[in-house]
Amino acid sequence: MALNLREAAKRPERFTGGHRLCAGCGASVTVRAVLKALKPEDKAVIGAATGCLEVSSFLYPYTAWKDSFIHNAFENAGATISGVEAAYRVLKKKGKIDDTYKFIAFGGDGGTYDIGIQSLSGAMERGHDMVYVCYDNGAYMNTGIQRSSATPKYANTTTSPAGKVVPGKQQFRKDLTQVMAAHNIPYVAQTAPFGNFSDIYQKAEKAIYTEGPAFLNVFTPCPRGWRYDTPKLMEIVKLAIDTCYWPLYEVENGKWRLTYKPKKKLPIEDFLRPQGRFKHLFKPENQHLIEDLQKEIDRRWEMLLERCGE
Ligand SMILES: Cc1ncc(C[n+]2csc(CCOP(=O)(O)OP(=O)(O)O)c2C)c(N)n1
Repeated sequence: MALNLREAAKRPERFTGGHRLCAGCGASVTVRAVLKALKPEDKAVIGAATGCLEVSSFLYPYTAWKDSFIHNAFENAGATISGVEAAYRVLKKKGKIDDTYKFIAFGGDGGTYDIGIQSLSGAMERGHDMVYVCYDNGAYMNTGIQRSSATPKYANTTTSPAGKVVPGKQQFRKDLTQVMAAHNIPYVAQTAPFGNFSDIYQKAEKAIYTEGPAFLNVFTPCPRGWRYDTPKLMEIVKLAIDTCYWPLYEVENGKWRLTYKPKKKLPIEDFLRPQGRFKHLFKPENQHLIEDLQKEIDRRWEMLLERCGE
């Protein structure tokens, strides 16, 4: 039976409290949820690309990770974890390791969509038995909120500032989940830590226990970069899902499946309004920018529905 919230809650935490991530940060919730999918008897080797998660959870001599953890450079979490997995396979074959290990890489969107994409793509293509998890907070947050290719169009960041002439980032975001699906690996999914509670547990379980490479893209809000009040974390995730800004779906052995369809698709304004990074869009003269965003979100949603046979 697929892992649900009740069963997941009974499992021990593998990512502990006492880390230094911000209050209201989505990254710790994402990591805890993904690691709950590990069977308690299985061990794991985890690596994280440099970013908020890595620097806030692994400050020598402290660690928030109960599993083996590799402090990794920004650009090669995919390569590092794939190398460890290859070594494990050899040692296992030689009878030098009895325990079952699983291999998981975490990276922010900067470390995944942009700087680590070559090592991620290579690791997936070579067919390693590993999971790469992108916690997508839509900018390079650790170094002070610089735009990435995952940043939504018109967001105000320090390298795409909203001013009198240019209203924030000028490009729509890259759709990395679809890029990963084009690798034709056994499992690719897009999920979020809240909204549809069992979604992330079930997808993480499939990703970890499907043989071969798997990729999870997890929507992960950032209160500093997005400028929302910390208690609004859960509300913002739900709005991203219900406006279809962040659809929940999976691609399993080439079969596309929507895992949640909002009963009522909400307008994108609802997702933008609680976030200070979009404040400039609510000036009357910028109404057309919201319409531009809405049009692109509708276009991508329709395409996804078609792919999923809805
Ligand atoms: C090759 C390299 N370039 C730049 C940096 C500086 N750097 C460290 S963390 C970071 C931002 C990470 O952004 P992201 O991957 O989106 O994760 P986040 O901090 O948002 O969680 C940068 C640019 C680095 N460590 N290595």
